[in-house]
Amino acid sequence: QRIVVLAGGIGGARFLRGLRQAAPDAEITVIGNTGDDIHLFGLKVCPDLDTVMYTLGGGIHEEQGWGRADETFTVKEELAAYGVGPAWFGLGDRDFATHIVRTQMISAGYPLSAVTEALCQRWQPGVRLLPMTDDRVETHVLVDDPDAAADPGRGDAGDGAGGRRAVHFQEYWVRLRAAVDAHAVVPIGADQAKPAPGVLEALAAADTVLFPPSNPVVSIGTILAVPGIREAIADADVPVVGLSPIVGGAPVRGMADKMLAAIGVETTAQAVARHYGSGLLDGWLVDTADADAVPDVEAAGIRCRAVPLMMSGPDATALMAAEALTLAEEVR
Ligand code: GDP
Ligand code: FO1
Ligand code: CA
Repeated sequence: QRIVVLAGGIGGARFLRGLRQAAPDAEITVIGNTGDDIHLFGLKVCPDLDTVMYTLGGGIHEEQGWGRADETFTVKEELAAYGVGPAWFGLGDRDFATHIVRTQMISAGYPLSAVTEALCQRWQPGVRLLPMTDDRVETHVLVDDPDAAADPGRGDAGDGAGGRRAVHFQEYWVRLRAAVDAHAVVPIGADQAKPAPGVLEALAAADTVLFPPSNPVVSIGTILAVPGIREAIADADVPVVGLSPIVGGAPVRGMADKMLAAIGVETTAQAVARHYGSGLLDGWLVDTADADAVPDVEAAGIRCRAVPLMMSGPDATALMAAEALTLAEEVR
């Protein structure tokens, strides 16, 4: 069968490894988030595409979840010696090579989708990995300007509201560690972006669409913000099943609660399902810890089951993927 998965980074990538194990004969197409992409040192970095590619290709730093295994940081140290930053983003030597190849191909005129395919020639992820778009999209986060108080002349209307500043998603996530409240999350450029070649075709040919436990705002939300993708999923007459990234009222890892708060969605498994809505989702898996949420999700018109949703290892993750496919058959 043909399965299409909308994926962010770590959560999406780990789930995909389980899905490949649970459905070895399936043809899996991954639509990857590129809103996390950032240009640094003249290079284009695509964290979520790379996390999927390295995880499925066997090159990931397992414990960290992103970046390469056996990584060294000589280039980063040399850049720092020149006083060239940002110092807060850790690009390793092995990872740098990926960004150099990608940037070189883009400069030569290849679209990101073709570049991603070329990079995957090496990693053989066992899935077809497509960026959501070839166009530039960058997620920015609106935060209180920490400098506004120190410099009242700047960015503050004098009404006590305080200044606000948009920062790149990576600056919010990595430098600020999401420690300040996000007032808004804006996928800049998404409204003008076109789905990458193959994206709408894959959705039209899909037998099943899955939302892995990825960030509902900055990963899946950003992919859905590319005009045409949400519509293609909603209109496809096939089961759409999601797995909750929220367990016991908190993200399993990372700071998705801050992103959900920014869009006014509670950090619960049922609130995330209702946020996607029955127009998009046919089925939703919550963790056994959230069994209480099942009636609420079903009341929203989405079939719901409580199963173990912790990706503690390959077998547990494969079982989650199998449960998602079983639920897809139930709603088909
Ligand atoms: P990112 O781009 O690296 O942030 O990764 P994703 O967007 O793909 O996924 C991040 C989300 O996955 C977070 O909100 C986590 O709560 C969720 N997550 C991570 N590990 C697990 C897990 O083992 N089980 C579940 N249910 N969710 C998880
Ligand atoms: N995450 C961090 O917390 N700190 C880093 O220094 C960092 C560097 C980095 C480099 C390449 C890459 O592909 C990912 C990297 N990440 C880093 C992960 C990344 O910022 C986030 O996990 C995702 O973008 C969040 O979705
Ligand atoms: Ca991400």
